[in-house]
Amino acid sequence: MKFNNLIVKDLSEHLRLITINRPRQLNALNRELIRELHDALEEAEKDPGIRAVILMGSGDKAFIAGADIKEFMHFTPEEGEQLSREGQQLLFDYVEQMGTPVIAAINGYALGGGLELALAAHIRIASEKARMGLPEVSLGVIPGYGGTQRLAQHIGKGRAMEMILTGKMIDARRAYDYGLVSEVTPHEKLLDVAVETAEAIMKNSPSAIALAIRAINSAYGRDGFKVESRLFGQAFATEDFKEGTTAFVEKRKPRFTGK
Ligand code: DAK
Repeated sequence: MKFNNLIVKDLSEHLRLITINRPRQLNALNRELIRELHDALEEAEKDPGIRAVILMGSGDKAFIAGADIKEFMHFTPEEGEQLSREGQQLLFDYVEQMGTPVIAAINGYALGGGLELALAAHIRIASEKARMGLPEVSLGVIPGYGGTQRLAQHIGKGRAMEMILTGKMIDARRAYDYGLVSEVTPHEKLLDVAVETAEAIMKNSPSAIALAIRAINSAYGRDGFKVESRLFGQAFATEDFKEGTTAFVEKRKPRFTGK
C-alpha cells in the first residue's frame, strides 16, 4: 500500500516499523493520517507474518504533537462528536484491540491525540527527550480520542485529573514514575530498545499474545468513551473553543470567558 504520510518498513521477518511522516507539522494527526494509520495497521494485523509493530514519529522533535488544530478548528459540534466516535473506532480502539502488539516509541512530543494514540498502544517506551501531555483544555476542548478514559486507566484518576486539567506536559522521567511509559532510553537508543522489546514478545506464541491482549482489555468498561465523545462535541459548540484554536493559529495567549 502507498501512503502520503507514513513510511512503512519491515525491520525483520516479523517486525514492522510504521513512521508517521509529517515532520513540518510535528506529525500532527489529520483525517487523512488517521485513515492511513488505520489502513497500515490493518494490513499488519491481517498479515500472519507480522508479529509486532513499532509506531514512531519522523524527525527529531515529535512523536505526534496532537490532532491537527488547523484542521479540526473548522469542524462543527456535530462533526466533532461524529469524528470523535469515528476516530476512536478507526484508530484508537482499533490499535488497542489489535492481536498484534503495538509498541509506541515516543521520540519527542506526544501531545493531545498523539498521547492518546500512545495510550491506546500496548506498550510505551520513551526517549529521554520525550514530552507528554493532554493540552486540549488550553484550546477550549477536551481529549476526544479516549484520553479521559485511558490516561486514568494507566496512571490513576488523581494524576490523570492533574494532567488533563492543567494541560501541562510531563517529561519522560516523570512519565516513567507515573507508569505511563515502561522504559526511558537515551534518544539515539530508542528504536533499538523498542526492537529488543518486540523481539522478547515475538519469542512467545502469537496466538497466546492475542488472547492475553483481549483478556487484559476486557477488564475496562466502554461507557466512559461514549460520554467523552458526547462532551467533546459539546466543547466544540463553545466560544472558548473558537478562541482557543484561533489563539493557537495566531500564536497568542487565549482569552477565555467560559462561554
Ligand atoms: N496541529 C497543527 N499544527 C501544529 C500542531 C498541531 N497540533 N503542533 C505543531 N504544529 C505546527 C505549528 O503550527 C508550526 O507550524 P508553522 O507555524 O511553522 O506553520 C510547526 O508545527 C512547528 O511548531 P512550533 O513552531 O510551535 O514548534 P515549537 O518547537 O515552538 O513548539 C510544541 C512545539 C509541540 C510545544 C507546539 O508546536 C505546540 O504547542 N503544539 C500544539 C500542541 C497541541 O496543543 N496539540 C493539540 C492538542 S489537542 C478530535 C478529537 C481529538 C482531538 C481533536 C479533534 N475530533 C474528533 C475532531 C484532539 C485534539 C488535540 O490533540
